[in-house]
Amino acid sequence: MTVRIGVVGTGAIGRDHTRRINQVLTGGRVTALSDVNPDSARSVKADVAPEAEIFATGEQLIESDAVDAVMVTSWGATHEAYVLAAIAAGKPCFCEKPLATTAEGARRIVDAETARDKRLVQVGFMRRYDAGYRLLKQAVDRDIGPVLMVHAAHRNPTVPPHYTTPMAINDTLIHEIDVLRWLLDDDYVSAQVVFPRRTFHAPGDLKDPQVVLLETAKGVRIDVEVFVNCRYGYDIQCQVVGEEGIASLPEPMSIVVRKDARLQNQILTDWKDRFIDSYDVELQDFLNAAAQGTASGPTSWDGYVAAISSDACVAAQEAPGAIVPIALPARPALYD
Ligand code: NAI
Ligand code: ISE
Repeated sequence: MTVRIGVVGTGAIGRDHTRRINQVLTGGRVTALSDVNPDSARSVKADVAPEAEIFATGEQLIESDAVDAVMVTSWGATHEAYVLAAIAAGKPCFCEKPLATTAEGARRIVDAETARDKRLVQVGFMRRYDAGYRLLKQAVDRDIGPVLMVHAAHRNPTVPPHYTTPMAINDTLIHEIDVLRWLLDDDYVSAQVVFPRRTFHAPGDLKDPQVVLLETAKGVRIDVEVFVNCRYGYDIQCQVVGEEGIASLPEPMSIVVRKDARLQNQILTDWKDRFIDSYDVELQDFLNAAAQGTASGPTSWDGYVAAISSDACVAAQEAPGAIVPIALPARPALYD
């Protein structure tokens, strides 16, 4: 069966996911596109989805009989309405992070999905599909004993002018919020944010870098440096300290060059390249599950927990140094 995919939001990642569905993966075809900027949808159609029909609105696309499953890759604040429409239509839905921009919005999605008692939503937390993180999880589960601490860093070379201080949490740190829960099989109980000296390269009034301190239910202490104008590259670091040893996320594969009295490795600069294989694996998982009329991978519950944790981190930004508690409601059986 070829799953007919409708894509809502055809910007950077919508275009790239459309390319991978049509040119790299098996079992799916992008047959419908929609964007508030119709030129964007037309350009994606011309470049990577020649047979796709362009719909005036995301809602019309979701309701169309020519669409079996939906991919939501529009701006974060628009995700909730489209995901709810896909659930109402009974169609599997891949939603890029964040699932919703508020915890209340994510809860509405959890409630709609549990009311149908069927998984329909996969959230785009692609790091769970990354070969490096999967190896790291094996080491955490088997080799280093109980985890005591995690030291992580999320560095972007630059960010666009509209990027704000809370986005360091709900747009950037949200990847660590999800992947570290998965890595440690744990949940957060508190968050604290401290601001080091501000980089000269931060635009406007953006506070950059930031250090986020998280504590988990098992007592693990996590520090994450979020530094989104680091200049030198796109760099994701994660070191897990256990009772019996330390495990670190592998560096991306890179040619080692000896030249001009230097030993050099390339550092990537674009998130699209850093996780290119993970996006392929995550979307193949989506297509395979969608062919069965369901969803796999990171759940609406994961998206909801990420939103609750992210809200606590933003509250912690607003009261630097304060420790903000994180409390989670009971998890519905659908997500066991
Ligand atoms: P972008 O700005 O390049 O593209 C977003 C597109 O959505 C634009 O073409 C815009 O016109 C369209 N759009 C906005 N509102 C809409 C609406 N109501 N209906 C239909 N289309 C609408 O942004 P980008 O970088 O592609 O990000 C999109 C989403 O993907 C964001 O939620 C972002 O957080 C997520 N993302 C995830 C990444 C990951 O590593 N998993 C990486 C980059 C983005
Ligand atoms: C972007 O939206 C992403 O998801 C990238 O993975 C992240 O590194 C970047 O900070 C975000 O803005």
